[in-house]
Amino acid sequence: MTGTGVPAALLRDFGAVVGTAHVLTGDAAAGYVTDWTGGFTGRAPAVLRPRDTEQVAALLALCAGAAVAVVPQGGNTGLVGGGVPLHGEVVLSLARLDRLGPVDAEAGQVSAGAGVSLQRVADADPRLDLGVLIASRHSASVGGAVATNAGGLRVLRYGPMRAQLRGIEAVLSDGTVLSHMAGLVKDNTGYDYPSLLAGSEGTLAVITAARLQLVARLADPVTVIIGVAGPGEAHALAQRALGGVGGLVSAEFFTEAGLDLLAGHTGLVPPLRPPTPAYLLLEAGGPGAAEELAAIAADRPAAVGTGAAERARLWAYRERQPEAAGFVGVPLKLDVSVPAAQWVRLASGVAEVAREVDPGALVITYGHVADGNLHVNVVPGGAAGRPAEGTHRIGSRNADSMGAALQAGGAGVPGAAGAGGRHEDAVFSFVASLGGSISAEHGIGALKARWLPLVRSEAERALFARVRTAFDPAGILNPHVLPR
Ligand code: 2HG
Ligand code: ZN
Repeated sequence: MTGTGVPAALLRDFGAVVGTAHVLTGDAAAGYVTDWTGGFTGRAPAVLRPRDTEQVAALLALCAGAAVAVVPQGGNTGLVGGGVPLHGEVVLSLARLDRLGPVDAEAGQVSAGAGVSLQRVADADPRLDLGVLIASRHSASVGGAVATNAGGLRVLRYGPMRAQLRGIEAVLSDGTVLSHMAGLVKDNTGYDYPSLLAGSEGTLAVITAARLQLVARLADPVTVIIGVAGPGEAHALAQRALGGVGGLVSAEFFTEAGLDLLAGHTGLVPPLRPPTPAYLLLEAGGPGAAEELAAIAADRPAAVGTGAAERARLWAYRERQPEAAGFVGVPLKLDVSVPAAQWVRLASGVAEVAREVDPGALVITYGHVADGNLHVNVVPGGAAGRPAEGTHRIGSRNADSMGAALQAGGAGVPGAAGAGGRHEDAVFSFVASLGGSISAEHGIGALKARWLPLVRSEAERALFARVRTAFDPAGILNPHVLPR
């Protein structure tokens, strides 16, 4: 054994596969053991940086042989602690698998290594685009986005990452390489395992490449922010837009409370004067988009953007919402969804539900109104929610609060320090009572594992465990995420 927790001989074997420069330990591993929000910090005996599928396979075979647990990591932009070594696992970084193939113009497809950023895929061809658009697109990578089935700002039109998948290359924990990358649109030749790997959060296999369907780039996009009275009006207008705006790609919601925090701390000038209690951002492209959007806004206050700069300005009001609660304290980031008919109840009632268990809590809501998804950012009212001095990051939970949370919750639930997860209990129970999901697009990770039984039956969880054993009999892949 070394001081790092894996045998020295194994570290040497890792080095023989990837080169010693790509076996990081100690300080060199620091950037890989904390997530980008700063909310989850673990420790890794080593960070391995393979450059191709063959090296991934060799490393996994070594880990399986030595029964060493592995956390696969992409761009490290996750929000639920699923990609960091919270239990001392080895980190397998896919960042160097960054080969982007030529765009197949006839099929409108491209093959991308796990480490290619979503932005690079989106930029691959001027006439085409990646259907999935998320705020972290410059860092988030293909492997991680598929593994978490990332959703984002255009799901109503193009679906989440799973819907873009036309093939996959992945490595099982014993080193077996699976490859099905022909990109066939019609292909009924057995189980659709690429689809199963989408959203598997690194528990079934390590994704090394994906064949992605691209979409036509939006022609003449128009963005509009409409001032509304609250969630009810936002939802009604979004429903109308779904029916009446042919080229609609986005329908996003945020509130005056979130906007006020952003305006107060960043100098962002609000889009409408006077302000309104809530806002609906719609984006559409193609002929007639501007007129159709204007018809939805009707005589309500609205700001319209057409050129790239003006649209980016309007999008910032929505895309920067995840920062808002972080200016007050350390936010819990809850990502939930409900059936369309329950969304207004969720969006109107969730703050009250959280404040019933914590009257001093700050609750900021925003999200994707047309697909039933709401982001609930909660800053607890107690000491756990006080901002760190000078901290202006969205997640300023640090190693100390993580440690406190581990002691309080015992399940690695940051932000639950001193609260025992009462905010999650309240919000997730409310969501379950509405027939919803405790994770719409961010995954279960470490943050939500203990609440999975609220929304998944014993029979379902038992099936998950059997699927998992079939893929990873050694039990080394992300062992603390999802049930085994
Ligand atoms: C978004 O829609 C992201 O902005 C992040 O999914 C949500 O930080 C969050 O809670
Ligand atoms: Zn989102």
